[in-house]
Amino acid sequence: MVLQCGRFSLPLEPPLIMGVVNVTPDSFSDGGRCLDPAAAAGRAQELLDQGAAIIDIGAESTRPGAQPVGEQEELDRILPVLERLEGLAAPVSVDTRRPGVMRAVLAAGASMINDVNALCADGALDALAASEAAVCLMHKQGEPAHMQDAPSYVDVVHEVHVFLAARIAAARAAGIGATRIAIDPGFGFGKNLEHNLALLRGLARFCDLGAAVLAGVSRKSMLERITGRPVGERLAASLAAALLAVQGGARILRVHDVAETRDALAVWSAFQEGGR
Ligand code: HH2
Repeated sequence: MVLQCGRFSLPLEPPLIMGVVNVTPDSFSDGGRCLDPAAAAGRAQELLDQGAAIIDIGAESTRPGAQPVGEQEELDRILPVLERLEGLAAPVSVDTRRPGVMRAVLAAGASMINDVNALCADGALDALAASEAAVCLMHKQGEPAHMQDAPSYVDVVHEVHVFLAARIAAARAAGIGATRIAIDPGFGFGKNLEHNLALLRGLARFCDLGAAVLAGVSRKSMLERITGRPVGERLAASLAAALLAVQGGARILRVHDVAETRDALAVWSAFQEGGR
């Protein structure tokens, strides 16, 4: 299985690391660190050197309670970073929900769009279909400002599965090839701890959808609920959750701590090889 991201063809075996660079003042774990474009580009290179296969740049926090930023503000934060990353030896993904931003960043060299809104916005499917870029279709319930107020499901795994299957079908119908599509159940996006754990336990169910499964559990508040640790002290819990995700079939891990995740994955891969 490969993920086709523009000119990059990424094998998904062993699982890949997507390193997060947030060009925001308010992201929940690294806000403010990379607001300067040069610092963001430097951080992207650092994450690549540590073992990331994809860099995911976000300019709007989607943490619970986050307020949206304007489209121009989002572009003003991202485009100078993309300019500095031209010629990078790995695909750059942009974490955005806005079709206008998608079109602009794809024209500026982005090879993947990571959309927490699963290309549901008007024009988003067309923006992707007109490119060769990959896309991550993520599930969420509600909008970030209020999504954690009272998340509710009858059967969270089934409902997320149905949603992602429908979004894959919509993307395929728009002309986006199967090898360009990744899917993500959206840990923490309108889900309480029980919902998140059910999705982690049921992750293998999503593998039958024929798209690479991406998991983003790094430093998330579900880990605080389990360990009691503040955001700066969730590395061990993040690594444990990452390994549970790959054991469940995730092939892309979206993480903040790339070097440590690479080592954890190396142990997992060595373990797997011995069992084949
Ligand atoms: N999580 C966050 C943002 N984007 N995209 C995908 N596909 N999956 C995720 O789980 C996911 C995501 C939230 O994390 P982060 O970017 O670190 O924080 P913030 O939204 O506060 O910028």
